[in-house]
Amino acid sequence: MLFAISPIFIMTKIIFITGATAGFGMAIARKFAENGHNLIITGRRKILLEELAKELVINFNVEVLPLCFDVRKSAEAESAIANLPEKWKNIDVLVNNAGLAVGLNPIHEAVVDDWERMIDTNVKGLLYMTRFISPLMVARQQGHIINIGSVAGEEVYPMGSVYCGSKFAVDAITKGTRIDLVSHNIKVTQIAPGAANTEFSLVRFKGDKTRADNVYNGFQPLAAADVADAVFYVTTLPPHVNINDMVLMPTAQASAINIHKK
Ligand code: NDP
Ligand code: 8X3
Repeated sequence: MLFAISPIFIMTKIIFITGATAGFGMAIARKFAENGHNLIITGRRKILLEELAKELVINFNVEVLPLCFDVRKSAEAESAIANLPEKWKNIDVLVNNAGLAVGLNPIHEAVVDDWERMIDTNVKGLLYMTRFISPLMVARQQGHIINIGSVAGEEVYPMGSVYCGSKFAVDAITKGTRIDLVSHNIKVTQIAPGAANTEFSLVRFKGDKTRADNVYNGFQPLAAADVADAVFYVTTLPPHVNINDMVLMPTAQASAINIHKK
């Protein structure tokens, strides 16, 4: 009897991840690199981007293109995409991950600049990236856009009106994008996580580490790698199958504000 080792063909994809300098984005980059895919990674902190790119190239022998820009600046985003080297334009997966919460205040006491940062990043930044990358997918009649929403886009919680509003917008934009791109064979997915221990709360509480750590005390939150696994999973399904929406929670979290702490 003749045994032949059948070669495993892994189709190498180009994955574009916004906000890869920390948290989910960094874990998503590692997950795809580990699985042999080439990456375009973005964020504002150049040194962190370059360190990550180096790590992934060395550890996984993949190609990585770091692009340092602010997703809130449409001209910077547009020029980053327009100037992509030709071979990097065949983007298979766009992960719209860059985002943040700033502040946790009742509406009548909130800081207006916090609102601007959240809406400009979470809503307009995601829109800019989608607007500049989706035509490349339409031209190839293939692609997958994955938007990182949140449990905050499913339920509103006290003092989170604007962050929640921005994530409800992500939910609506995800649905609208899917409708507009369905005839172009482009998958559109929202992944909506619950509480996850990243730099998220440190950013929300403007560097107050004690307050940030307190969010995750007494229960096991999601790790960034859990979210990365979910993002990777939705890209592994057959061409005719799409996950529209995935809400991913820590087992100890039943709703946006209901967390069982010991
Ligand atoms: P982190 O703070 O750990 O990471 C956020 C990333 O977004 C960083 O890489 C940051 O990079 C990038 N980013 C922020 N603002 C900009 C900007 N203006 N331009 C470019 N990049 C930017 O947070 P998470 O990983 O937790 O958050 C990732 C996404 O997940 C966000 O959309 C968040 O709303 C969402 N989310 C988070 C949850 C959580 O509990 N952690 C739960 C549900 C959803 P840099 O600073 O270098 O620009
Ligand atoms: C982040 C999760 O519950 O802090 O989107 O808003 S939450």
